Amino acid sequence: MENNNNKKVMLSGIQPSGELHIGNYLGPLRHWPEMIDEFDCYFFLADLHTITVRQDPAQLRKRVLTLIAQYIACGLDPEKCVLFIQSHVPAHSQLAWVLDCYAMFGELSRMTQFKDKSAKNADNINAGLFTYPVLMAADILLYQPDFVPVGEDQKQHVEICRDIANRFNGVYGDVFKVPEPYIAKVGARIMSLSAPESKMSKSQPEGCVFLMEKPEDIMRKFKRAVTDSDTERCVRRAPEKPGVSNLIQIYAAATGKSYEDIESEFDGMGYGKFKPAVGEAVVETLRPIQEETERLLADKAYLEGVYRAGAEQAEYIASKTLRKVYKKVGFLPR
Ligand code: ATP
Ligand code: LTN
Repeated sequence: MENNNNKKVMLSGIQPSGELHIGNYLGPLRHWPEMIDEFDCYFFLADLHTITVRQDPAQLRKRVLTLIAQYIACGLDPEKCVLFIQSHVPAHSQLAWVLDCYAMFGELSRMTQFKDKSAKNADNINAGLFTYPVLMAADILLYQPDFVPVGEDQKQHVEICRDIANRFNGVYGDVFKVPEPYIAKVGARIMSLSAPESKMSKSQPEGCVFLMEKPEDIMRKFKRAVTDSDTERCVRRAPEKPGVSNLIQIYAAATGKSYEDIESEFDGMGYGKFKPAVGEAVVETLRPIQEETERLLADKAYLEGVYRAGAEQAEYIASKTLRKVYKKVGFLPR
């Protein structure tokens, strides 16, 4: 799929570092299928990023395949967008090296995710963890996208990508399109059900609802969700009620209802009715995705066909950008 029409280009990726959760889904992923008719879309699995934290090789292979199936089950039709695996397109690593030489130590040191992840992996603060945003900039700039749809936590990485692109363009002319982050309003930051002050994350499984989780486990997690000690137990968004505000956000994202409608729907009902209603809405949202993922996982040949074709299409575009960059910096062509 070459961008020879006037469609804008969109690109995003997810790390196969664990199971997908409803933060990943209700945040960015749910919106991707809405974009595939309007944009030329590239979606990939960022497996190169994942090894910044030690992985079990067999598990990693399995998760990548599951995620490809989940991408498709969530509505990413491989006939309409390019789905690929990052390590299948060598240009990502190749451009990352060039961009490493245009990224500054100081700006990389300020990245929140680097600080968080180094605190969590104190025994393995490797150079990959540090240069991760540069690889992400390469992922993006290779495809010259207009927009990069991500969750709130990745905004800083899209911004550093813009800085690197502008710095490079400042030296060599307009080589890269400078992309915009695209962050959905509802669902941008789904919080943990057990600790609603921190974002829902696979590293805190109790507060995290996974896409493939059984309905009874989902219901249990929602019924136990931490709310607040507010005596009126009123379903209303407020800064001092992070747990309830988060449940309202999840319900809004799962049902498409507005915050105001939800607050009046549950007016005077208390949390006892609200929590299971949110659980049921999530179970119903996930049911078709779970069924389709299982069906696709049983057809490995189809999945292989999808990611092979995706890699070919991605490689075609990526290698064009890489050639241009190599030429600009002065590498003698082979
Ligand atoms: P985790 O913190 O769970 O390890 P991550 O940020 O490493 O998550 P990825 O799977 O790489 O997760 O994220 C994929 C996408 O999901 C990114 O665009 C990210 O911004 C988004 N995302 C992750 N967690 C949330 C959340 N709790 N709410 C909304 N969006 C999220
Ligand atoms: N860093 C992202 C995953 C990611 C990505 C990208 C997202 C890697 N490369 C390029 C958008 C564009 C994450 O951890 N969620």
